[in-house]
Amino acid sequence: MRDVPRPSDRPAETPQAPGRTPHTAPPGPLRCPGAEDQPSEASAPPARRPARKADVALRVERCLPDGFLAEALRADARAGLSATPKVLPPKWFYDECGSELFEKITRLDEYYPTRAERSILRAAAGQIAAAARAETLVELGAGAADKTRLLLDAMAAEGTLASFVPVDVSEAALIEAARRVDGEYPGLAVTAVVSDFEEHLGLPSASGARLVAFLGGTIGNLLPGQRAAFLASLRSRLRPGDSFLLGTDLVKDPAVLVAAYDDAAGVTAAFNKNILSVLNAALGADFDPDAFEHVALWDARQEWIEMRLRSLQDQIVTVPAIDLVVPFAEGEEMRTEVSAKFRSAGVAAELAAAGFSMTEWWTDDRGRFGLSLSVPA
Ligand code: SAH
Ligand code: AVI
Repeated sequence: MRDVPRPSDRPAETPQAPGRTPHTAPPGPLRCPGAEDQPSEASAPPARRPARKADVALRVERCLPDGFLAEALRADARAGLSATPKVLPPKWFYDECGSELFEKITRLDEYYPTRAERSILRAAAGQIAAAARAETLVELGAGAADKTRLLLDAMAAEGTLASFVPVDVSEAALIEAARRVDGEYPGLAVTAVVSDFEEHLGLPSASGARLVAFLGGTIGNLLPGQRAAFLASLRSRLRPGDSFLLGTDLVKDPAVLVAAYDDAAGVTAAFNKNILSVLNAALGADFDPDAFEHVALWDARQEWIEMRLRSLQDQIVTVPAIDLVVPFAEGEEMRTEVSAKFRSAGVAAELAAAGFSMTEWWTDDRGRFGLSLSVPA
C-alpha cells in the first residue's frame, strides 16, 4: 500500500525507477504559435494539488540508441516520399508544435473522442483501479497525460499507486507533462520514457503489478499489421497480474467522424500540415505548407478516417538530408494518418489474437468511444 498523493508529505527525493539513461529535464513550457488558447479543463492544475517547484530533477529515460529517431525519420521520409502513393507515418506529427496543436484539437467542439473517453474514465476509474491493483501506471503515447489524472487519483484512492511512467516519442511534450504530474502528486515516482512504443515499450521491470494504459484511440493510428505486432509485443512483455487499458474510438455516422477530422477552425488542417514543417526542420526540406490542402475522408471499407495532404499545384520539393527530390503533381494526395474506428467485437478479437483476455468493456453514454480492460490470457 502506498501513500499517494498527499500534497504535504512528498519526500525530498522521489524513489527512482530503474533505467538505461537517466537525465534531468530542461525547464520551461512549450510554445507553438497558433496553438495557444485557454488551458484545458484537466491541464489547469486543480487547487487541491499545489504545483511543486520546477527546480527538482525529473527522471527521464531514453530507451532508444542515440540518433535512432532521427534515422527513423530519415528512413520513413525516404521510403514514404518515394512510394506511390506517397505516405508519411503519423508519429512524426508530434514535434512541440504538433503536440500543442493536438491538445488544441482535443478542445474542439467537433473532436468528441477526448471528452467521450474522459467521461468513461470519470465513471470507471475506480473500477479499473480496483481490478488492476497496480503499483505502476505506464502510459503509452501519454501526450499531455490529462485524462491520466483520473486513473492516478483512482489508483491512489485504491492505495496501490507508487509510480507513473509516461512513454512518448515527443520528448518536449512528454517532459512537460511528466513535470506537471510530478508536481501535482507528491510521493509519486515519475519516470518519463522517451521512446517509440513500436520499437521499445519502456515498461519498467520493477516488481509489482503494472497497469499499461494506451488511451485516446492512438492504437487506431497504427495500420492493422502494426496493431497486431504492437499488441503481440506488449503481451509478450506483460506478467501475470498486469493489466492493459485500451481506448478505442468507435464506428459511427461518417459525418460526425469527418467533422472531427476537418474542423471549422482549421486546427486539424494545421496539425496535418505540421508534418511538413517537421520535415523542413529535421531534414532541411523546402515544403511550402500553403501549397498543400488538408483532406479528411472516411474509408467505409477499412473503417478508418484517412488524413491526406493534397498538392495544390505541380511542384518539386527537395529534401537535402536524404538527397531526395520529390515531384508532386497538382491534386496528388499524400497519406499522413489513418485513424481506425472500432467495434467492440473487433477490439476483443484483436486483443484475443495477441493473447489478451478482455475482462471489461465500457462506452460513454452516447456509444462514441470504447475503453477495454484486459489481462494476459
Ligand atoms: N494519450 C493522449 C495523447 C494522444 S496523442 C490522449 O489520449 O490525449 C498521441 C500521442 O502518442 C502523442 O503524444 C504522440 O507523440 C504519441 N505517439 C505517437 N506515435 C508514437 C510512437 N510510435 N511511440 C511513442 N509515442 C507515440
Ligand atoms: C492521437 N490520435 C488518436 C488522434 C486521432 O484522432 O486519430 C490524432 C488526430 N489526428 C487528427 N486529429 C487527431
